[in-house]
Formats: sequence, C-alpha cells, structure tokens
Amino acid sequence: MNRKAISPIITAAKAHSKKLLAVLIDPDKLEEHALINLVQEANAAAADLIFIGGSLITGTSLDTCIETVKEHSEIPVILFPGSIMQVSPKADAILYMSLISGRNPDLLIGNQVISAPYIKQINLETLSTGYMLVDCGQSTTAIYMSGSAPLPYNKPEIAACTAMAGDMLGLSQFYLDGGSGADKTVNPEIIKAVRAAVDKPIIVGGGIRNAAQAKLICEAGADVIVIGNVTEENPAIIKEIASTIHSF
Ligand code: 1GP
Repeated sequence: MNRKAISPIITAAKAHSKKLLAVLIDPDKLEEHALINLVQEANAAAADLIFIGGSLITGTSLDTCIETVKEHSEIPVILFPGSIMQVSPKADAILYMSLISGRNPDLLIGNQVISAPYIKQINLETLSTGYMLVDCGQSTTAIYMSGSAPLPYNKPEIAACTAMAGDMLGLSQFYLDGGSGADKTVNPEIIKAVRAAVDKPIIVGGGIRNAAQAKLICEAGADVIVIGNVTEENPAIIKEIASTIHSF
C-alpha cells in the first residue's frame, strides 16, 4: 500500500510556523454514516491529519474505521493507540508514544518492546512521541487506564523538565494531553514552558471546543491542535477551528 510520510509534514509545518489541525476519531463512537460525514467535514475544512484511537476501544472496528476514512479522504491517518491492540498496517504512521509524565513502566517502555517487532514487520512509520498527560481538573479515561498520575495543572516547570528529559533522550515530538472530554484545556502556561524548553513539535489536545481556545493554545506554542469530542457533537466546528489556526 502507498503510505504518506508523516514526519516531514509535521517538521516542515513547524519550520514554517504553520499550525496543523488533527481530527481525532474514536472508532467505537461513530456509526459508518456519521464517520463518513465527519471525514467529509474534515476534507472540506482542509484538516491536516486524522488521528485514530482511544484510551479504551471496546469494538473490533479499528481496521474497518481506517478503511472507511481512507475511502473518503486523502488526509493522512495516524494511529493514536491507547494500547498495543491498536496497531494496524492500514494507517500511514503511528504515534509511538512513551508516557513520560507517568511512572508506569509498561507505558514508558514495556508495551513498546512488545509491539516493536510487529510494527517493524508491517513497516509502519513511527513518530516517537513523549506523551504527557496533564491534569485538567477531572479524572479522564486516559488517566485511569494509564494507571499514572498526570502532570499538575499549575506546575509548568515540572512539564518543562519532563519534556527536556524526553528531548535529551531523543524523542521527536511531545503531546500534551488533558484527556478526551476534559472540562478545561491544558494550561497555556504549561505549553509556553514546554515550548521554551524544547525545539521540537508540540501536539496539544483535550477539551478544545472552540476556535478561541485553539488560538490561545497556538499562541502558547503548540504546533498541532487535536480535536475529538467536539467534532462528534458538531462536525461543522472543524472548519471554524481549521480556518482560525491555519490563518495563525
Ligand atoms: C484526547 O487530545 C485528545 O486524547 C482530544 O481530546 O476529545 O477532548 O477533543 P478531546
């Protein structure tokens, strides 16, 4: 199959200060008709990336979901796996994450060891990502499922040192995540601190519901904005958020 190389897309966008919009699809949540509608909205909005995955997927629909997206869109598909069950050769790339905000060895390195041979076998592009859960005021599925404490909301210096360590270990990018459906977004002060600490792409998601929030997050230094929940309720919001961050 013809896959798109993703790393150059993200690196080039950062180099040109162009912000990217990623639409997150949870394969469990959408019926085929709603999925196609969402993908068409993403196309119309010129969304840059589609992330697929979830902290807990209860269905067996990952491959089918990717196939449907690919049938209806040219937007690159990147796996955002909540577990080693969520690896598929049908995607263009995978966020190969280490949960560096936590101290759960399985998510720091254990699951990566288990999944590495298969990912190599299917020749999937790996985007090495320092994944950092950030406390946004409530417990989320991601926090619970990871069995780890998130970074404190009001301690930017801890987030900065965490990203700095990940940078020194050679991770290629960082994902600051407030968790799906978070009441508030990641604290912009945390994003600013991480931006000052590392010169690598920063992905931010969790609780982003409108263009004004997306703009604040871009201003704080994010390179890629992720929206999930809000697009399920209101797919038309994709265009509003895309045009705001693309004109940044
Ligand atoms: C969650 O960052 C993503 O891991 C997106 O969050 O669903 O709240 O947009 P939302």
